[in-house]
Amino acid sequence: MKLNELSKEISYALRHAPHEYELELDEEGFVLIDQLLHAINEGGNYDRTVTKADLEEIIRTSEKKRHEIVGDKIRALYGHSVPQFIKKEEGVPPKVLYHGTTKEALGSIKKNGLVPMQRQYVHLSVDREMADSVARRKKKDIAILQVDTEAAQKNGIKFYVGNDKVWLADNIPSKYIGVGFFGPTPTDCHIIQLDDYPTSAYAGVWTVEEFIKKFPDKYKKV
Ligand code: HQG
Repeated sequence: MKLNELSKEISYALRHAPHEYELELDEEGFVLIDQLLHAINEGGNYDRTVTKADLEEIIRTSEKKRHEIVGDKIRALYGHSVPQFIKKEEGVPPKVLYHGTTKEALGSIKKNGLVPMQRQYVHLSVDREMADSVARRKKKDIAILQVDTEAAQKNGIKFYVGNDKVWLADNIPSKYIGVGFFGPTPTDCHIIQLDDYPTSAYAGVWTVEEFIKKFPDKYKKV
C-alpha cells in the first residue's frame, strides 16, 4: 500500500475537492470515514482495499499531522481551499510564529500583508525549521517571516488551531511581520521589520549575502 500517495489523495479530497468524491464536509471539515473509504476504493488506485487502519497508520507515521480521526469521522486539519467555509477553533498562539515564503512574494506581502491566497487561512509554523521546509516547496529564493502574534492579537487579528505545529490566521498586515536573518543558534538572528526591509534586497539587486556583508555586526548568514 502506497501510504504517501493515499495521504495525498485524502488531503486532496478533504481540503480541495470533496465534490469529486461525492463527499460533503460538515462545518468543521469532517466526513464519515466509511464514505471516504467507499469513494477512495471506488477509484481503485491502490493494490488492495483501503481500510480505516490505513488512515490511522498515515496519521500515526506521517511527519506532519495533516488529518484527524474523531470517532467515525475524519478531517483535514488545515490547507482547505473548498468554497464552503471551514470553522476553526480560535486560540492563543506562541508569541512568535513563522511563515516560509519566497523573496519574490515580499513586495506584495509588504503591500497587502499575508493573505490566504488560494486557501481559507494564512498558514503559520511554530518553528523556523518548518517554515524553512514550507518555503523550500516553492523551489525559489526563500524568505522566512516572523509574525508578532501578540501585537497582532492586541489589534484584533485572530489565530486558529491547525495542529501542534501549524497555526492558521486571517489576513496579517505587514506591520506585524518581520523578515528574518537566522543563524545557527536561537540568539544568532536578526529581524528586520518588513516595512523597513529594502526593496533592493528582495528584488535581487542585493543578495542576502551582500545584505549581510553590509551589516556584518547585525546580520549573520543562515
Ligand atoms: C504567499 C503545506 C503574494 C505565501 C505547508 C505562500 C503549509 C503571498 C503562498 C500549508 C501573499 C501561498 C500551506 C501576498 C501570502 N502576496 N504572495 N500578499 N500572502 N503569500 O501553498 O503557507 O505539506 O497556499 O507566502 O507545509 O505555502 O500540504 O500556502 O508562499 O503548512 O500538509 O502565497 O501547506 O502543508 O501558498 O502552505 P500556499 P503555504 P502540506
